[in-house]
Amino acid sequence: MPEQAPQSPSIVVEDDRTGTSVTTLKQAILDNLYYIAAKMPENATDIDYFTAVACTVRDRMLAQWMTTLESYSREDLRVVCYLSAEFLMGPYLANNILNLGLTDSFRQAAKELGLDLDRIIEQESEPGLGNGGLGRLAACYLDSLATLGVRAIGYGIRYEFGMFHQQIRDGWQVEMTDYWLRYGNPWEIRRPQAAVDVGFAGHTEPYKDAQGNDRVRWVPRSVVRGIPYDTPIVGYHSGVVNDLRLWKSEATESFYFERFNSGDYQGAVAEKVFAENITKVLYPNDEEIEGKELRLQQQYFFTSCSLQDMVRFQHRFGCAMETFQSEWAIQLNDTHPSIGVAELMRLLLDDHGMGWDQAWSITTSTFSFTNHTLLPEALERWPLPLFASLLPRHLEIIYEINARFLQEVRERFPGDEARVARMSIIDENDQKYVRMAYLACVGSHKVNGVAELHTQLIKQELFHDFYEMWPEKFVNITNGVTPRRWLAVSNPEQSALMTSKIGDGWIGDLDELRRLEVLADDSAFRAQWRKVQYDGKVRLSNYILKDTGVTVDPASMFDAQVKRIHEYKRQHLNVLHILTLYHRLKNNPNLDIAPRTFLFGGKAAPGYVMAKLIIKFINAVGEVINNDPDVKHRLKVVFLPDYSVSFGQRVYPAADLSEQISTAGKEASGTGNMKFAMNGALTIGTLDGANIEIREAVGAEKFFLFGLTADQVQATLAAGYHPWDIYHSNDGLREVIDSVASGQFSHGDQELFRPLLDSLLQHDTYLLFADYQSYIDCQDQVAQAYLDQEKWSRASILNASRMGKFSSDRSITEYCEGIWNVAVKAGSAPKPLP
Ligand code: F58
Repeated sequence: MPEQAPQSPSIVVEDDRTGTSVTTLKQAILDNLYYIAAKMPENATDIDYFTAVACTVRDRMLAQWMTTLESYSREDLRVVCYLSAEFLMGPYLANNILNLGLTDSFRQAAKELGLDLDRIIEQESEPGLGNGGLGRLAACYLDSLATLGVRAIGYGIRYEFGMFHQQIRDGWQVEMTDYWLRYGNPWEIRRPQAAVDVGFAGHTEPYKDAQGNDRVRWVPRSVVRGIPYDTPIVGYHSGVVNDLRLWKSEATESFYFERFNSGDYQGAVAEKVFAENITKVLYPNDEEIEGKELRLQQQYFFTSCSLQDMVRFQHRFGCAMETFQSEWAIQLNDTHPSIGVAELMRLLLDDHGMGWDQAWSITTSTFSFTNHTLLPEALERWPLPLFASLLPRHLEIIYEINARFLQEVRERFPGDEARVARMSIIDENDQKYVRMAYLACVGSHKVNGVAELHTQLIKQELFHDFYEMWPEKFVNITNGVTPRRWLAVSNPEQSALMTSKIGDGWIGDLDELRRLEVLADDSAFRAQWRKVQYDGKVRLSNYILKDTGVTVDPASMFDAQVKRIHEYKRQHLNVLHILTLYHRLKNNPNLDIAPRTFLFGGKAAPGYVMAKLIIKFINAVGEVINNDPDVKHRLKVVFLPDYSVSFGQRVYPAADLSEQISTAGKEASGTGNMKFAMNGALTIGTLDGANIEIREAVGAEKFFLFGLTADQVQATLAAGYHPWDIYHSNDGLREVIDSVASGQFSHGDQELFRPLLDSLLQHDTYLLFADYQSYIDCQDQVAQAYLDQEKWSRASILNASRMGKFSSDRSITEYCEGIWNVAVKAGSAPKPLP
């Protein structure tokens, strides 16, 4: 419907569905409210307005989206496929508006309609389709791929229930289901016409084809349908809209009806339940996932759907399968999609009749693999019987891959059978397993770690034998995060201040922030910077009061640790520091101590008993300290429930101090460390993951360093580590531990925290005691440094301005150049550091 009849030739009439003037946006929002949400303004709820605004934004993305989709076929470009079992996208609305360059217009349109855009933005329930860093990294990378103009598809699973919601009851974590689709999802398009079928279980049969060649046919017992749901991913001012294609599992009609018609009602229903279960729920696992059949089903399901989709595109492009590797670059985000190596081989061998050598060459040129962890419990392996029953044909193919690979190992290292056993994709010690990390490594042309130290450790330890065999295969690509979401959207005040000084070029090229460095010496700018930070703290304080009932003082130092709860991340070391300060205050109530607010947030895997006890520990300590009159509100401890992307967007801008205190060698990279630093927090941390590179970037004197190095950690453990001795020799530590053991933080209950204390005193696998004194001394330096606010602000400005390296645009450029061999759009690649 045209907005208005043209009055004079100079007036441009915009299409209601695509125009971007304020007048047109207003009309479009009202139209969508009427035609999509079926509501009049008088009775529309906030959610209705969210739907109307989101559809208005989506309409403005469609033209670019379809052009991008079409360009797959027209332009001779290699398409990057990012395969990930998790995409932790966070809410889309604000980000999409920003990337389209329509923030001011939408704000104005909302205002003129009497609406509050921020309130509308807050209505969006975020798709929590990931556990933590790995899933969020995939989301940041999609943003950068579209921004850099790289044709890319994110392939994953459309979980019906995402990451559980966390409530805190009596200090304990309680999990609630996350039905994020409750109010619908305006961003996605269901595309049943692009459905594919995926087989499971059954048996294989040898046969001879028409030419008399020996071939194998897989006869699956069950077939499940994969329906794609597409979400547009708009780049920042790039004109490119890529696709996030998530697969939902459904029963195939034919299978269902065949059973039904033959009277096997129970079988038909069971089949339907089997199919629909696959994409029902995200595994909230940080711990042992071994043997979870449904998880293997999920992995194979989405990987097979995605590969079949690429094959279909390949045919539609009119390209032969022989050139598959020139059209597609597939990144395996950890081992979860690594079954793809065997699946692509199966498609090429069985469906397309290709010979082994050619199929293998295509497969290894197509795949590359990112490792995200060295923790042994997180390395996936599947028990052979389970694997054989679910994917019999894939197991045969893996056996063949392994046989040929081990032959290569024997030729390269004659007589070294121990090495052959170590490197085998099939683990033959005791019970047999398929080692998925090895399959991914053998089937990829590049393997990367996610920070310098992590990559070094991969080469030395996890993949040492593979590194000796193929040193050129291993590369580092340090993680990065998108400055669009983590600065421009989440911290508009700091963004506006930065933009007022250096323009907004930093949003698309984070290295531009370097130009702020000179302002660190400008006292007026420092005062503005402090004001922005303080306002962020006021906003978070109000939220904390509303959410938890705890009053916190925005003038106190905000000391934050938000991330998954895990023993290696050492939230409990942070608590030992809090208790140390508390004891100092109890021993000397008039002690002059810098007021601090300790903020925690993060979920524990539901089955991870120790992590859940750590949450209880934090809350128990908070309960005592927050209510002790001797403390006089100088210390506050707050556990913020239900950590999520939108939660992070509130916390990062408000922190003064970022806690990155993992045992050195355990955190592959970390990405929260980058988000905090960009937002002006200083870091206290160990030499672990990307902390090392952050410290190099900001300058050692602006990073509070403590603790053992990764080498020292290994040496300490190898020498026979006795935490008990440290407990006995350190008075401060002993006082803290004894007070917990006495029941001081558990209403006299001496048993509650015993498992935690026993684990520290007897094993202390993550070396809290070894790092305790160093951490306390370092925290004392932090407290001292905070007293000099001018100096602190200067360091804070320099931290933020030196974060260019940690933009995901830099990471993606490195993937494009070093792994995928695709071009980033001219002019949009980040420039080298000045
Ligand atoms: C994280 N891994 C790393 N895994 O721990 C972190 O250091 C790194 O910065 C980040 O990846 C991105 O590279 C991680 O988040 C998971 O969430 C797994 C999901 C599947 C189940 C096991 C945990």
